[in-house]
Amino acid sequence: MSSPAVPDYSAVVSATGFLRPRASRSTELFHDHLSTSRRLLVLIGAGLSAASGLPTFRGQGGLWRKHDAKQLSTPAAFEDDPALVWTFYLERIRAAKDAKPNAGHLALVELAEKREGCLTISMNIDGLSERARHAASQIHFLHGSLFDVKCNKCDLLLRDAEADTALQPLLVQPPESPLQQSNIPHCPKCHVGLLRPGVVWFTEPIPSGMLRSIHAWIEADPVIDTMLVVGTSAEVYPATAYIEGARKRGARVAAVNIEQEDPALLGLEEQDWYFQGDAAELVPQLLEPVIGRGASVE
Ligand code: BJW
Repeated sequence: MSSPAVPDYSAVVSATGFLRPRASRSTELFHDHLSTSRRLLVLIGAGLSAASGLPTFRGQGGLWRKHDAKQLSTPAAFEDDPALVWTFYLERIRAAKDAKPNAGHLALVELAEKREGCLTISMNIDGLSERARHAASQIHFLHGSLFDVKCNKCDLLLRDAEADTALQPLLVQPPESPLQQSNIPHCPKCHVGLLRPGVVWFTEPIPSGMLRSIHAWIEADPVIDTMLVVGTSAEVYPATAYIEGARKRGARVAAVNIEQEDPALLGLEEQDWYFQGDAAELVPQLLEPVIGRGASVE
C-alpha cells in the first residue's frame, strides 16, 4: 500500500492570517537570477560568523555567563556596571582575534570584487569581513567595531592600533581575573569619561554619514536586482528596514539562515528565496555563477 502523500506546504499562513505563497527553495532559479544581477545589496548578521566559532546574539548563542547579551548592549548597562560590560566585550575581542573568516565571508568578498554594483551592510563587529579583505568602499559596518573604542562622555573615537594602545590596561588583565571599575581607562581627551567599546548599542544612533550613504545607494539608479540577507534574525532597526527598502527598489530577496523560515519576520514572497542551512556552506554555493567554485578558507 502506498504511503499517504506528503502534505504540500507551499503556502503558509501569514501573520495576518491570509494564505501566502511560500518563498522558493530553488538554487537553480536563484542562480539564473543572480547571473543577470548587477546591483546587489547584502545584509549580514551574526549567523555568518557562527561557523567561525563566534556566538550569535539571540537564540542559543545569546546567553553570556547567565546574562542576556542584548541587555549588556545598552548604554544603561555600561552606566550601571562598566566592568561587567567590559568583561563581556574583552571576551569577545579575544574570541574575534582568534577566529578566522570562513568561506561565507570570502565568498562575499569575491562577489564584491566581481560585481562593482554590490554593497554590503554588516551588523557584525567582529572584524572578520575586514580580515577577509572585503573592499572598504563596498561595505558599511553599521554597528561599529570591537576593535574601536569611544569615550562615554565626549566625542573621542579611537580606531584599531590607537584603540589597542588605549585598551592595554584592560587587555593585559588575565582573562579569568575579575575586572574592577578602576581598571577601566579614562578618556585621554576629556579625562572625565570612561573608555567604552566603539560599537552602537540599542537606543544609540548609527553615524549619520553612513546612513546617508546607504540611503543614496539604495535610491540610485538602476534598480536593485537582489537583496541577500545572511545569518540575521532581522529584528534590529534600522538594518532590517533596508530589506524593505531594497524590495521597493525592485529587489528580489534571498535569505540564508540555519533556522526554518519564520514567515512573520522577513515577509518573503513567491518571487523570493529562502535557503536553510549554514551560511558558510550555502553562501559560496549560492554565489557560484558569479564567483565560481574558488572561494576557500586558508
Ligand atoms: C545562522 C547560523 C549559521 C545562526 N548560518 N544563519 C524601542 C526602544 C528603543 C529602541 C527601539 C525601540 N523600537 C525600535 C528601536 C530601535 C532599536 C531596535 O531595533 N530595537 C529592536 C530590538 C526592536 N534600534 C536601535 O536602537 C538602533 N539605533 C537606532 O535606531 O537609533 C535611532 C532610535 C533610537 C531610539 C529609539 C528609536 C530610534 C541601534 C541598534 C544597535 C544594535 N546593536 C547591537 C549591539 C552591537 C554591538 C555588539 O555586537 O555587541 O547589534 S544589538 C545586536 O543585534 C547586535 C547585532 O548586530 C544586532 C543584530 O543581531 P543579528 O546579527 O541579527 O544576530 P541574532 O543573534 O539576532 O541572529 C542571528 C541569526 O543567525 C539567527 O536568525 C540564527 O538563526 C542565524 N544563524 N547560525 C546561518 N551558521
